[in-house]
Amino acid sequence: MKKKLIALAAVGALIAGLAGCSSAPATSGGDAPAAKDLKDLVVGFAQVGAESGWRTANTKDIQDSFKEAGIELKFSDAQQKQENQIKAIRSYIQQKVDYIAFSPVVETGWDAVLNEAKAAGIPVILTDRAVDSKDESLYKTFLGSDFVAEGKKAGEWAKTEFADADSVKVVQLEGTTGAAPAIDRAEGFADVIKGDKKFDIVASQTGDFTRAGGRQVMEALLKSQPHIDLVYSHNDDMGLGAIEAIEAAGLTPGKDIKIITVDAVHDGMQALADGKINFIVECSPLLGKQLIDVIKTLNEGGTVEKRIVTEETTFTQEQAAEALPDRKY
Ligand code: GYE
Repeated sequence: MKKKLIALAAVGALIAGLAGCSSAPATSGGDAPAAKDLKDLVVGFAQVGAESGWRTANTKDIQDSFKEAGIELKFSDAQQKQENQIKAIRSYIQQKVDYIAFSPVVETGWDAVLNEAKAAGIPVILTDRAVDSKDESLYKTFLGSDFVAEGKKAGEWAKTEFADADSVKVVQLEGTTGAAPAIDRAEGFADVIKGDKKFDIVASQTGDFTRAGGRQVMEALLKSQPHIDLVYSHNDDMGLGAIEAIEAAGLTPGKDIKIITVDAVHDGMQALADGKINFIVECSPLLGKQLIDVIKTLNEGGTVEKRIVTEETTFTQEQAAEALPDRKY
């Protein structure tokens, strides 16, 4: 009997694990707070900014999901500055919101403000980007992509594409310095190519995840580098900026210089279908529904997995042309 119960519990945990959430009996002990009506919940969301097509799609998806769920959302845009995000979180604490969700601009420097939220009894949910903190009790869950895996997919494509080449000069356009996706996408890519001596990352600079940043960095690199085979850009927008710089220099993006980007937002997919980008690793900005699910589960006294990973794919030029008509963002 006992064995059966354990087995059943294991199956239950497995199913709950798959969904990322599980409803615990909120009544046990009688001290769990009763679930609030969804219309009475208030959630504060501190967004990074509006730096990219990905971010715009992410913001829209979050706002739409809250509207659909009938939960009040207080939204702020930090314009890519950590100090603004900290201010926004402090103001949500002061306003005594029920939950705080945020996408940290950079990984470090969050312990103080997250401890303030904890002391106020306000659960924090990380969406999209991780924090680098030893204290995992400072947040309920981290919901988003596996950026190291994304970097690895980019590296694997490069290895196959350049299988017959003797030497591959790579320039890397990094995302915001200190941001989880910039750190992890660089790490995953480096990990895959490091065993292959012909790959040489001749330059690696931040374009801050923006189109203007990507263009500027690429303009400078085209002048300082005698030869570039491959651009590895940490997002579509910087890759699109790089395309402008490459064309302005009289070269053909996608042919003279191959380009890999990450995200797969509409403009990136269009450039891929047009042959100007060669490969895109998908990173989904559609995190709103999962965020609502987490909030509903916590509201009912349930528990959530500490890490909820978004599923994503990759696109070749042919696959982009096929996927474009049905793409939502
Ligand atoms: O790839 C980039 C955006 O954090 C995953 O941020 C996100 C990244 C995304 O600016 O376009």
